[in-house]
Amino acid sequence: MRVAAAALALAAPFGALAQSADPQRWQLNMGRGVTASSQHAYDAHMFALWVCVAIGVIVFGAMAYAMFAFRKSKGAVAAQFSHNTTAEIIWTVIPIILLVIMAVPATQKLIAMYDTRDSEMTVKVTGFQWMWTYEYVGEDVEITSRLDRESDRLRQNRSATRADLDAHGNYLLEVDNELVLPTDTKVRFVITADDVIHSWWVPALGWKQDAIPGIVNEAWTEIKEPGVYRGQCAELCGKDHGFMPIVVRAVPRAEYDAWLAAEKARNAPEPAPAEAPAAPAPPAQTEAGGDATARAGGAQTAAPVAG
Ligand SMILES: [Cu+2]
Repeated sequence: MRVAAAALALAAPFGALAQSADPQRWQLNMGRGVTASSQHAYDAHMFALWVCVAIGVIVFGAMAYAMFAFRKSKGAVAAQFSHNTTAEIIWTVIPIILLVIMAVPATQKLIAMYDTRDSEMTVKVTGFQWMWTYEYVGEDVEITSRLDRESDRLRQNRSATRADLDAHGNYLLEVDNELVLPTDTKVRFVITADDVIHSWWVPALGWKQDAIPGIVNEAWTEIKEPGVYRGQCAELCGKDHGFMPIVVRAVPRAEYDAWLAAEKARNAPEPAPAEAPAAPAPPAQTEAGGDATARAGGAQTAAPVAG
């Protein structure tokens, strides 16, 4: 514990043994993040780190002591045995115990990380070359999120200086439309892609999930602290892979509800023109046809299983 405290004190001047959200310059360690998943990951990581530190201190300490205390100049003569059953049992059993001690909590955390039950809302994330769309499932709200204009201009401006980039503040980590989420709400994500494999990654949330065409992956989050959390596509997806950032803005529930209502109002279709009454008939048929096809498809799929 004293070792832990000393290391913390040493790292403190660098300001970064454990930050809350986004990575910082010269950060030495992974961040704590702002969700239960990210904090679980951080805890598992720190536990394993201190186990490794203890092993390192013991092993290198024993080596240093042996080399110094039993050096040739003091007349030490090496023992000539080749096997020692007791030592072999000890150095097999201790690592097994350590691995089990680390694996049990890590497995519990992993299971919790994949448990999307009891989520209160769902966001469908779709990756494209090179942007993201976010569909608030069941809310008729879908937003497209891409690199902000200023970052895009700077990245293509060969005479842009370091100062120009710094002046931007969030160069390459800013988008036009942020993903707005409520805090203290379990949000389920269904993640897919429309062209190539992307990966949706916001470090402060504690996970990354591949976005694969034709496959729907799941994840969830429950953000504790309001704030802006930035991330990037984490799968090499093409020439503009580095230019499809992610920005999550977590706001209190009431603020989120107001934002969602405003988005809905903005997306609401214009009142139907005069021809509207005639329109419903064909879609109804199409829908019935679609259902029938789906049912037939279901029956066909079911048949081989039954047979
Ligand atoms: Cu990508």
